[in-house]
Amino acid sequence: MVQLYVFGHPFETDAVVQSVSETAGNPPIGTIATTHGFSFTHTLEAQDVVYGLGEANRGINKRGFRYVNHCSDTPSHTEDLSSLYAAHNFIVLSGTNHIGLFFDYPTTITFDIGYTQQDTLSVTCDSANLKLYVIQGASAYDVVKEFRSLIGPSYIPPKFAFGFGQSRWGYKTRKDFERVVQEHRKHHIPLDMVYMDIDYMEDYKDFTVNSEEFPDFPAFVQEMREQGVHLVPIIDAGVKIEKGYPVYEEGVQKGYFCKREDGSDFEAAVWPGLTHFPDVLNPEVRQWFGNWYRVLVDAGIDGFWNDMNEPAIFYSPEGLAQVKTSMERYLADSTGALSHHSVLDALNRLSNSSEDYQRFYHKVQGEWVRHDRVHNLFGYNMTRAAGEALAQLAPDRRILLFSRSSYIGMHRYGGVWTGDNMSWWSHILLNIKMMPSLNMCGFLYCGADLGGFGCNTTRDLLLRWLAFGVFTPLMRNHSALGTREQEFYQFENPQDFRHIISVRYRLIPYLYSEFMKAALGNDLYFKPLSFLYPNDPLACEVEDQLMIGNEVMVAPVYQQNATGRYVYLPEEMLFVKFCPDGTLTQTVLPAGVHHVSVALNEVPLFIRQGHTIPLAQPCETVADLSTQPLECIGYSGATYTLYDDDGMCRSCTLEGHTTILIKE
Ligand code: MIG
Repeated sequence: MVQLYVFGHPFETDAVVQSVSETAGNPPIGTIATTHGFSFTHTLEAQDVVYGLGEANRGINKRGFRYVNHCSDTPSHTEDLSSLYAAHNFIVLSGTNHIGLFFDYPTTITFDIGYTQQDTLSVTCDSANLKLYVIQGASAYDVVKEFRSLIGPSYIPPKFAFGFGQSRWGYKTRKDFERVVQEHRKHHIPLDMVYMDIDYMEDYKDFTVNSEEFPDFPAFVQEMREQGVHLVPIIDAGVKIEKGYPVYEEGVQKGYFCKREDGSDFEAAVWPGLTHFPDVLNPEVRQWFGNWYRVLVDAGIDGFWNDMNEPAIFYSPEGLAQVKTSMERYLADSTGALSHHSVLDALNRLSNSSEDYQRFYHKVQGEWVRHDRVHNLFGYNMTRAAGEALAQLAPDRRILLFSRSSYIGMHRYGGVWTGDNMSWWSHILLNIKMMPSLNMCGFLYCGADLGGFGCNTTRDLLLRWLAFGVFTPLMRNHSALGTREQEFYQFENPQDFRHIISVRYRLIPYLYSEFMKAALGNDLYFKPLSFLYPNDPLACEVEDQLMIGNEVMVAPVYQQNATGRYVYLPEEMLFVKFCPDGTLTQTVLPAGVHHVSVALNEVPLFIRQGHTIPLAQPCETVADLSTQPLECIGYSGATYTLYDDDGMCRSCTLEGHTTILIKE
């Protein structure tokens, strides 16, 4: 059951697609105050679990921390960090009752989930203009499914996007890209995508390609396709200010950029130098900006990643002027009264500053709206611009699209990657914990930078991370400029990497099938154990194992130098290991705690009692994947319903695309 409570005059975010009529009075739980901003307060019972928040720090159970949903360009995801790139304001309180709360509010909102007071949930924001959806169900899982149908169907990528993608910030020349493809092919490491980070552009200008390196870009794209590889370029939010650059010229002329209070176009420095932000909150601008993707689509591109769309700002001219003033003051001070802190503080406030977010405006239905009041909707609408346009440009096929910043609603247009993580063991665990929460908020096509983006990776970290990445719909190795090179062929025994990636490809029929069932049925691909074993108190506490679909449990190893790990089985399961020689080991393990050994070059998974999953023959691209014949592994006599389609059609349904498989 869904109820809607409306406070003040909410900004329309288009997060929800179902029409729900407003309920008068107070929500069934919580105390609401609207005198100073908005607050929702509720006392948690000791046993209540709080799920949700999508892309957020900490655990699957969100209790015990304060989360500030404010889309932020933040490169260091330490345990104390409260804001990431996204704002997914949906939580589920699960105890005696199961209640979902979606705070549909376009800017900064704080979820204090037992931080200030251990038993108190309080959700607060500055303005009492919002919609609160309250969903009651028989279980947390039930509530999530109801929420998912409220917010509309999840984005579905093309099937090739379930292959492996190699990326690195720093690939620049034709040779750089060719080498990646050659090395993968040489070592027979499967590969479907190579990502193009900002250096493919001409001076970081969106929808341009460095013509010295790529004199005939369409031919290059085609050449890569002939080797089975889709190039996936990045698009940044800021449009470079440069005379003669058509995106800039047209945007200025049509008045499509975000404006300062005095009506001039707001300027923000990002990678291209000074830029303007397209006002993607305006549908006309969305259409215009989205149409620019055509330049690359026409060149044969069929995948994009949208970056810097929180939006990230290195500095504004106004902010820079303030820093210069404080430096001048400091330099001119002969008394020593001014501390160096005055300069340091000014410098530290320069990037992504709240002052800058108050300096520009969007035009929404003829009204000017100051950016800070709708901040969390920018990345969402940039990606929506792309998604809407691509649906028109390529009506007959799916285009790969994912974004760094997002808000609920964007899940209908694209997926997400979880941004600039680090080559830290703790970030494998964070990746594991974030996946089911993202799924709860509609984001099914998601994944983290495997191996870690920042810092120097190590071979063992990368291998362990990949063994989890085998199961994330978006499987990409990405790393930052200046870090240790982390393509597989940079390490000894690349065949270990080949093996792990091959296992991914063998599992694609199953992973794709489960992804599609989740997408078409408003269900989850990744689930916490508690969603399938709600009456098992031990299962409900597990944060480092996940369920996939109805058949599989994963329990990744995420500790350095470990030869395996302890795993909790809520019921009897078949423990399967994919060994590097291509064979499988299969051991039935009874319910309970077990220590399982897993070598660095093995991929473990567990199959639930009475279930079976399909397995394809190894191959090197998704296009070469054959489902004839599929092998089955699992419990004999069990059946599995496989979903399959051509991997491209936009209007797919479960009916007509599923077949029952039976193990021989
Ligand atoms: O300021 O394009 O999260 O994946 O490699 C950094 C360069 C900008 C941030 C993205 C990262 C990407 C990087 N970008």
